[in-house]
Amino acid sequence: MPTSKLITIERHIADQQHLHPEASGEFSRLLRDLTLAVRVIQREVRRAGLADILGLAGEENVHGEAVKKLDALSNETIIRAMRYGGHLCAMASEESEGLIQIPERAEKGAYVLLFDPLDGSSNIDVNVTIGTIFSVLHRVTPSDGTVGTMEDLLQAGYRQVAAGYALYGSSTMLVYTTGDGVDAFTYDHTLGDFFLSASGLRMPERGKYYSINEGNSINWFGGTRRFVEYLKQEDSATGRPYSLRYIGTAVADIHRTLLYGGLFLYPADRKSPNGKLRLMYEVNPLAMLIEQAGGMATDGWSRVMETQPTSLHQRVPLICGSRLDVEDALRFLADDRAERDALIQQ
Ligand code: AHM
Ligand code: MG
Repeated sequence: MPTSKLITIERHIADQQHLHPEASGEFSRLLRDLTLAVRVIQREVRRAGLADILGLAGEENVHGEAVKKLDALSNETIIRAMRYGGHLCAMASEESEGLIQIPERAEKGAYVLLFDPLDGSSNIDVNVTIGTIFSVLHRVTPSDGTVGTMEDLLQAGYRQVAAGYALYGSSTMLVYTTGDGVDAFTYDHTLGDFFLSASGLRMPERGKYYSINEGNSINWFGGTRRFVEYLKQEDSATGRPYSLRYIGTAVADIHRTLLYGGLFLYPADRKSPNGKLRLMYEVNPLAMLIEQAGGMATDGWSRVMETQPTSLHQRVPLICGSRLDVEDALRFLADDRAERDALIQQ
């Protein structure tokens, strides 16, 4: 719901901390540092075309300086903003191979951070909305000042203590949850601050949009195919046919789904039996936001945040959105399960 109060993100984080008198402030510091990283990334994204920083890593710009790709730059920005904060014991990023260690001389904290520094890679060079996605978990190994391990990172999504994203669209937004509803902030460039723009965001029970890469339809299983056909049939009770919207940046497609309702699908298919999206960096945080806004997030069969991760970069199908729409999808997609399992076992 839109808010009438003028509240900066800084103030909001402080207010939330006061609601938990037992809190040490470590988690608030983590959120503040992450906000700073997002501000730096949004600045780089906004001036990308001007500063010649787009292009392939390893190239030179017109000034003869080495060009850093925007996704690599975003990755470094988050690591630099977070690693000396004293709140994290380990990190992992879609852009980095394994666990990202907290430097030896830095204080080690009680949390781990997983992130996709710049989601929507195919849209970076064409000025279409991209974003940053993050997931925060409490470490499971003892919080005794030691470095975190893979065990701290590889936790199921329902254990997340916070999740969110920044969206670099017609305005920059920061949307996050700490497990008590979803709050959205909009960036004011002139003041250099995020202002609370919606608090306790709830998504509609049913929407009128579906979002899927129809170019993959040749590889869809029967249930997916029948479901998408169903969405295009006329039915006044459910408001079908639905309209198709597909940006190809998960965080942007999910943002629209959060606000307008409807469905986002990156299902399992013959070519990609585990879908495309990454469980730890994309699916878990986006699923937490969807659920916190009253929607549902599944892999087509069960709650996706129950998936026990086995590796950092693993992929998982995602079917999420408005509750009634996802329930419809699950009825059709049940048929795909056996076909998918047979394919994986081959
Ligand atoms: P990325 O992490 O390389 O950006 O890939 C993930 C993106 C998602 O943002 C988006 O939903 C999906 O890939 C689009 O994939 P496709 O082009 O296959 O439809
Ligand atoms: Mg991504």
